[in-house]
Amino acid sequence: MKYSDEQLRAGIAAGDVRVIARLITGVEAGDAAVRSLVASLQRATGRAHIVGVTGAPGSGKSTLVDQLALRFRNAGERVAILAVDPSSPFTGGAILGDRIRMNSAAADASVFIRSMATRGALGGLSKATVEALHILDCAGFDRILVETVGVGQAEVDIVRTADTCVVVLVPGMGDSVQIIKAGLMEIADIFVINKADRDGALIVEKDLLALLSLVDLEPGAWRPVVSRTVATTGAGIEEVMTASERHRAWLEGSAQGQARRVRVVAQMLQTLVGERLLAMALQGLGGQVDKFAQECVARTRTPLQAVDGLLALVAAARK
Ligand SMILES: Nc1nc2c(ncn2[C@@H]2O[C@H](COP(=O)(O)OP(=O)(O)O)[C@@H](O)[C@H]2O)c(=O)[nH]1
Ligand SMILES: [Mg+2]
Repeated sequence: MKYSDEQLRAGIAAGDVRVIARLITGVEAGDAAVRSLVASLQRATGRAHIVGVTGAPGSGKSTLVDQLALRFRNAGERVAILAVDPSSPFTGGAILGDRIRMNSAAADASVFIRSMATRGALGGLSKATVEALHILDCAGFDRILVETVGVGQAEVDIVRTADTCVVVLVPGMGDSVQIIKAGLMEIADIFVINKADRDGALIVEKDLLALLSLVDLEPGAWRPVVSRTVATTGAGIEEVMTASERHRAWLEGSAQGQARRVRVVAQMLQTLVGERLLAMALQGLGGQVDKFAQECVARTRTPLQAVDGLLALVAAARK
């Protein structure tokens, strides 16, 4: 069925999962009409708390998110899960077991699960994700959990835009050097050492605490929390929830927290402006980028000359 704009707006306001799903599909496909509708949506009151969860494939992110979602829901919240990770499809373990299946009209609308492709059109990833988060926020969810694979810059960028960033580590995988290299020290508000039923969890924790003790924190700054969990049994999940509530309170109730929110939004705006400018600039340039790239490979042009050449074409095209 085709929805009118009015029906879509009313559906979002009512938290209708079919409308939410349809709009997310639209932004994922880059549908211009949907995108402008989404841009005009306003959240009536309050705002969702967005918790980003990142970590290597297999570290237990989906299991953890599932546990968190279930508990937040049982606390009476409306919860959405956005999984930006099709390589590990969301099976909805505990949630399924609890007989709430998302994405179907008959489902309990209090938990909504949706996965999004990690690779879209040029620059499409962060834009579509930001739009999807806005849709979920306007649909009145209290808590939005975003799972991404923390291996690429794009995924780290998504988690960076969350209010609270959870980085999942497991024994025997991420040693401290990897944590630093991946830039995770800067983004993590909560470190979860999952699979704490395995050997080595205490070593990871000790390493991590040693690393964290080297970071100079300004007065009032957030001190990252380190929790050990066994996501498959739910052990330690309460602690993660408590830490995320504390972090939310810090964001909302302190000058440093407010400054951090402004910083995060400013970064996101820069990324989005960058994506849009790039798309605008390259529009109509056709195969020019490839042509310049070939010349760089053939060494008849340096990359910086190629950039100057492309920018000259962009400027000429705008006259
Ligand atoms: N032993 C153990 N296995 C876990 C734990 N958490 C998750 N797993 C298992 O690890 C595998 C990967 O989990 P998944 O949540 O899909 O990881 P993701 O790729 O990070 O989303 C699954 O087989 C889980 O059952 C844990 O705390 N302990
Ligand atoms: Mg997963």
